[in-house]
Amino acid sequence: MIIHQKPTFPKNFVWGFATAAPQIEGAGREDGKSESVWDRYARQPGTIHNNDNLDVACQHYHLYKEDIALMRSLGAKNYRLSIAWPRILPGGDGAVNQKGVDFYHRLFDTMMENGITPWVTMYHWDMPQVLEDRFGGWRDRRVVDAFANYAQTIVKAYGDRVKNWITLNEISCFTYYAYGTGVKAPGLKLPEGIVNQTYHHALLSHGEAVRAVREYGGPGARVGLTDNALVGVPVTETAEDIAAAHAYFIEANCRTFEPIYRGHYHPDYLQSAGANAPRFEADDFKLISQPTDFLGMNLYSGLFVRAAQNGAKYEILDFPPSYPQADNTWQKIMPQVLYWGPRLAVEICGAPAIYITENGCGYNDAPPVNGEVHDLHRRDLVRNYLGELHRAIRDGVPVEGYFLWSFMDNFEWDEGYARRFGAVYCDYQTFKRTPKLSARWYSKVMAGNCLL
Ligand code: PNW
Repeated sequence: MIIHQKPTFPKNFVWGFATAAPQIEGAGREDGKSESVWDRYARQPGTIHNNDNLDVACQHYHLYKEDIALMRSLGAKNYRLSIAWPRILPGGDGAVNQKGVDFYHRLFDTMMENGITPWVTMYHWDMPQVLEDRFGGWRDRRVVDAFANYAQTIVKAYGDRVKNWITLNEISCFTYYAYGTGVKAPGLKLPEGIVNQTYHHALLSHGEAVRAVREYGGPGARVGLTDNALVGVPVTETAEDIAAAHAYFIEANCRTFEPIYRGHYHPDYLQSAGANAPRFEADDFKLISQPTDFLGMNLYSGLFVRAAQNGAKYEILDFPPSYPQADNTWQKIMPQVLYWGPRLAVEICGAPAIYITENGCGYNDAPPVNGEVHDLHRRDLVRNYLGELHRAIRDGVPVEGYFLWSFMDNFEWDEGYARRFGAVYCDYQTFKRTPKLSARWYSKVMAGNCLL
């Protein structure tokens, strides 16, 4: 007899969508919001594909009620979003902008009315430009106090309704890629020592955010970091290649995970950084390594690794030109990162629980025809990735939730609006939203708590 066995997820598994304020809100200069480093960066001709900017984005600042209603109609019970620091504190620190604070009050109230639980990222890359101008943003230790003040302000304001806090999104993307390689705002190419220092200040800011949630978050508040860990997938799931994947994970992610989970920098990292190692104070690691409740992982792609023949701990294989990828060329399609990412984070770091805070794909989806967008490529990709996530859970990895990036097409950073990551299509002329086929499919998955 043939039985259709649907891979079922654990009871109370958290399903939702994810976005970030700078990518969807628009209203870039409205109601007292100040300029962010991304606003400034995008205005420099040539930095962003098509010279797009964040001024209008998806108009979510004005259309949030419709967006939350649509989310509800798709059956999402959880929504990961971020708060824009330059809306809350246009001066970076100092006076609170009540109109900015009120926007998120309205947003959270609307979510409550629609039965949608907020998961709030405190920082998704939009540093107030004024702090960049005043002391160099993440380069200067003063940023830590400014961030602590911001974190306390939002936890006090929204802690009655927000119980799930994410401190920072992807530290490397606003430190290493922002001050080192210069491909993200503020777009600087500075020496390694300075970049390492930005990283250290981010870790301290994470610690301040954890402290803010513990002190002011109220009953039931939980907090964790979201990171885009680098994941090596073993070419063959043998003991040797799995050991190689372990070794790669430790080496590739030790700059973040050693301080957070073990309370010190990895000696190998300090040694390789040499004179460029970050300067730190004795008590810094107490702040950085406070226990958290979960680790958020943004997982899209990875690398293939295997046991090395030459005595090295692992060997990374190059992708051949024919290897499948999304339209965003950095995304090699690798569903197994949703198995190995959570598993390695738990085995190596002892992360208490994992949420996939982002997973999805960027394609150049065509506009709707008769109200439909047949993004079978996205539906297939997400289904395959979720199959591997299910396997991780089946093997005992404590994965508690999954957020699809993204709810709707939005400002994809340096790739502008061309690259679409949404389950919902956004028409940037009319701002009409059209759920794609993948959204309809995902809606059924969320409702059934199983792969369909
Ligand atoms: C995430 N990589 O960044 C961000 O958190 C989102 O804001 C963004 O829109 C989304 O992914 C899609 O790009 C990433 O190089 C940055 O593998 C870099 C990588 C992955 C995700």
